[in-house]
Amino acid sequence: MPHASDEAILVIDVQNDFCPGGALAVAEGNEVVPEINRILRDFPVRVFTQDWHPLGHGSFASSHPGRAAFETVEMPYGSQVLWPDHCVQGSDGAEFHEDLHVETADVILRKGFRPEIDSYSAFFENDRTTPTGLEGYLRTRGVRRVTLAGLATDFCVAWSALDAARLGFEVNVKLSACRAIDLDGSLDAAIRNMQQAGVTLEP
Ligand code: VGL
Ligand code: ZN
Repeated sequence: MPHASDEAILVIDVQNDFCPGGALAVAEGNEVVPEINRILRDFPVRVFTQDWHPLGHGSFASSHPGRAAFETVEMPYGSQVLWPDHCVQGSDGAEFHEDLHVETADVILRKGFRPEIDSYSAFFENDRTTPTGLEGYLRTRGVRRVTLAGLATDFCVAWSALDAARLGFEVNVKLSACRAIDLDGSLDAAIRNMQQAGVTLEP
């Protein structure tokens, strides 16, 4: 069923590196693709995000001698999980999953391109203040409500959902079209935080 003209879908980071076989594979990450494709065209505004890191990015464990992936370090902007090298600009891993209907995108927003700061959220970098510009894009297109889908539920999807709620959008997360990394209880925490923020969690 088509949604109202003030509704957008935000498709978060459905890229090869987050799918099985990728550098930061999310279990069953590929399974979000048919779910997303099925609902995409119901939304009048369609935004896709693409995690897009330069080589040697500050979120990569390889940039921190003596540290390993999935450890946490303190950065000037707060704590940061260290990840395996992933979604390197121009690499196959940074490409969208080949079955995802990217041709339906109105806009593709790249994030995480600054070497020294990560950007989980589609709205703000991890300092929670540097904007990506997405808020302005959505507002000038008259968007009031956003539905989020993609990878990973507990990182980029949750951070985007929480920022959208903080900015005053009505927020819905389509859980069947998301999969999680689930690092040390991060999925439970993300679900709790989203519920507290008034985000609707749709099965
Ligand atoms: C993501 C970790 C690092 C995500 C991106 O898309 O959830 N997670 N970069
Ligand atoms: Zn990343």
